[in-house]
Amino acid sequence: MWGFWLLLFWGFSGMYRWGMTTLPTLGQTLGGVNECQDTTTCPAYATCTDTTDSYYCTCKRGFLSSNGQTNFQGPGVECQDVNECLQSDSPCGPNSVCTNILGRAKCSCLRGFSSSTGKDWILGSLDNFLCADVDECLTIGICPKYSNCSNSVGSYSCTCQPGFVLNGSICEDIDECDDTCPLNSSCTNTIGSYFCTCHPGFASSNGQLNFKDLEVTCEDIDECTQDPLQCGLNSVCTNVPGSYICGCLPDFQMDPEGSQGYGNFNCKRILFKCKEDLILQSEQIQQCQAVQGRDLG
Ligand SMILES: [Ca+2]
Ligand SMILES: [Ca+2]
Ligand SMILES: [Ca+2]
Repeated sequence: MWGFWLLLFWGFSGMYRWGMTTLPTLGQTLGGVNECQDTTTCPAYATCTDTTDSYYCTCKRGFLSSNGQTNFQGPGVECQDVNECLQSDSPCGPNSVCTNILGRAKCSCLRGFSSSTGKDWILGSLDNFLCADVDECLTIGICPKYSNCSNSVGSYSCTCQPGFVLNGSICEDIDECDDTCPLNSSCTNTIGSYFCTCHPGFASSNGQLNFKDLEVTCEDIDECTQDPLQCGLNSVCTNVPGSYICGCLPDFQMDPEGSQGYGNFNCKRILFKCKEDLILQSEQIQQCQAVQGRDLG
């Protein structure tokens, strides 16, 4: 029994060895010589295809045979790199640069443009690659402070905001307070702007305390018309540019201890002094006494 199994095993392994060594030879005998087994049959950058009684070479993608034939044989024929970049006006599409490389071509976007991945790509590998304008204004800080960003095809620009001027690469505040505000006013510079304020005693023609309108003027306030009691009772008010002057009516004089109700100005009646050496019975004396009595009473 053991002898049988041994015989069977020997028989199978023998068939296997025979198959391993004999079948290719048998195949070549049936289909001719496989020239493609020799890697030098076809030139570099070519694929070799064995046929029943022969073979042929085909240049790989990105290469063309030197004899112009797609399938060729024989020595002396080479597979030459195709410069895809020369094949049409812009094989990579607009706004791009094409670079020929062995068997392929690389597409790179021009400055200011980007592919969907932001990287270069191999021509023909993906068709949906195109160089599109980069909106640089979406990048925070691309323009200096106090400026506006404007996107354009292939570029962008920064413009200083009103009230600012470009100095080197920054937008600086313009100090407008140089002969900008009207007469009888003061100018206050602010970051990006300024405003005018009329001097005390003057009012702006548009009624605003602070203004920028170049048409606005600062006009004197007529304090005497504005308030008839500006100087108090028994007084005369005189308007002057930027202010007013208080005086007293005839027979009145300024009272330094006057009422606070009219600022620091008050007029009081000038007391008639009766001189003791005057004749008592005269009419003047009588008047004097009457005035004194009225003042005191
Ligand atoms: Ca742009
Ligand atoms: Ca300013
Ligand atoms: Ca005035």
